[in-house]
Amino acid sequence: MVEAKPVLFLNGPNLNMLGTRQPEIYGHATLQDVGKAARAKAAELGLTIDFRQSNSESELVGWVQQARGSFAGIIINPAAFTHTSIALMDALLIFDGPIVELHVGNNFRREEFRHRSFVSLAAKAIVEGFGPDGYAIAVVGMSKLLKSLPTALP
Ligand code: DHK
Repeated sequence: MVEAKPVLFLNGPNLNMLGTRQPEIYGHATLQDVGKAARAKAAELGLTIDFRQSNSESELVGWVQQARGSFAGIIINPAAFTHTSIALMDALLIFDGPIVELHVGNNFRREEFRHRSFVSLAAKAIVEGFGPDGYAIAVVGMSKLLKSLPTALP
């Protein structure tokens, strides 16, 4: 099955610095590398993805608001906004398809303030702790969620 609508793949603040920032936690792959891996996995699975990054909460909220009706699902690594942004959570709650929350590291092995996620209240599933591989894994998870929707065409 080829999904007609694309999947929106969002990345929050400082993820443009992947490959440079704390490689012991986030690995050596750049955002371009993980975007390429996500797109390749999506193509294998008959999905297309629109891959974006912003350091701005306002821009991310705007993109999520506009996604309703135009995207089949949202994969989001909200980065630090995971732990702070009720605005992003509220926007995600408006979206009408499945949401996969993604984190490169395992937040539960890190500082306590990273243990709380507002985004999880809107997410159907979470991919966390697989390092840069999580980007392709999240696409596999999204594909499964989309196939299990009652409206999915054969
Ligand atoms: C990325 C960040 O930038 C942090 O603020 C989060 C997340 C964790 C990640 O693991 O991808 O706490």
